[in-house]
Amino acid sequence: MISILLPNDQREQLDQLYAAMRPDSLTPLWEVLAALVSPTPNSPAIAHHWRFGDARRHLMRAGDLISAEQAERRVLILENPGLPGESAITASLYAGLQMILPGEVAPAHRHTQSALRFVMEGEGAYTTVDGERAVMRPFDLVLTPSWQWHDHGNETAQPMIWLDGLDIPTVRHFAASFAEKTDKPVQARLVEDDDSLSRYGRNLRPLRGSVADRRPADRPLFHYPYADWRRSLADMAAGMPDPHLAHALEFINPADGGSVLPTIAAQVQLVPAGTATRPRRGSDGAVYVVVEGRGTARIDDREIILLPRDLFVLPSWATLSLKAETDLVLFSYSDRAAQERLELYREERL
Ligand code: 1HN
Repeated sequence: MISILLPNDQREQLDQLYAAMRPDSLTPLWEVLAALVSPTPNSPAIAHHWRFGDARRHLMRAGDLISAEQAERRVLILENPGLPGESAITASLYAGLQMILPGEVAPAHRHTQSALRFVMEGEGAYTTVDGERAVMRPFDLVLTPSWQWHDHGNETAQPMIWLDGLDIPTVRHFAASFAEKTDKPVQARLVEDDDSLSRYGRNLRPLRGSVADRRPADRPLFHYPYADWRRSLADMAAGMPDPHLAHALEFINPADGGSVLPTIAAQVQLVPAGTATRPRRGSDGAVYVVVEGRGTARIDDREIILLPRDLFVLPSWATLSLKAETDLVLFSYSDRAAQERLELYREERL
């Protein structure tokens, strides 16, 4: 709506004009301009919080009712209450909790959507990405870049649950979804398990052009183990915290020092016991997982009590401050990577 009040007869004639142009698929910009180009972000997503135990109970029941093979992926979508039916946790991102039971296989497929997995429970199940298995432990980060074949399997005796983060709404926005399946549900193992982690995970790479250099040059690494990132975070926590972020580390692509995926950035944070971060907001929407500790997240005027393995979503331009009762360790992913590439990203430290 235009904000100025128009004389009645002008309004009436304009409404007649709109009705007359509708069959010609034309519509006036001046009625919608202020909503289209808002002075600050106007996210349809709202802050929301999920207890892992609640989601887990429903996931276990789903495990009784449908197999991973039948479902293709047995996942409960974390649906933002402000985006019902959209399979979205923020305007641009998707989140889901996936469970794979002992002996099950989630068959191989590939798609243009980029994905990350963050392990919530279980140990020893695997994801195979383009012929290489990553064996997953709690709080490991595993990537499935765009168009790489991936299947999951669980040869352990325990259920395995992880958080899936994908750029589904982003890809939908561009109408650029492509996907393929094969008749072979489990990919052949082309190399040793976690081959790329040993080759590229320590600031080394096979000489270019050698037969060992099999991962894509621009995206060689796809497994970021908990043991490694937690040690770096502990070392960093010996120093001075940033007032707004406490101790924060971004996962990077070693090929270029940039984000782990073109659309998604991922990070971990440690807020020391008894401290709080100063309020901060960014134009990215983010999904958080509590890895360890207890505290509270204040999002605008809401307060969320945080317990281990809780999940919450921070919408674009909502103000976050974190308070730690005990050392609070958080994992999060956001669309900052896409926004930076599109020259959209802004943040404000309050
Ligand atoms: C997908 O490929 C996986 O591979 C999980 O585990 C969730 C949600 C939407 C589209 C593709 C997976 C997904 C997905």
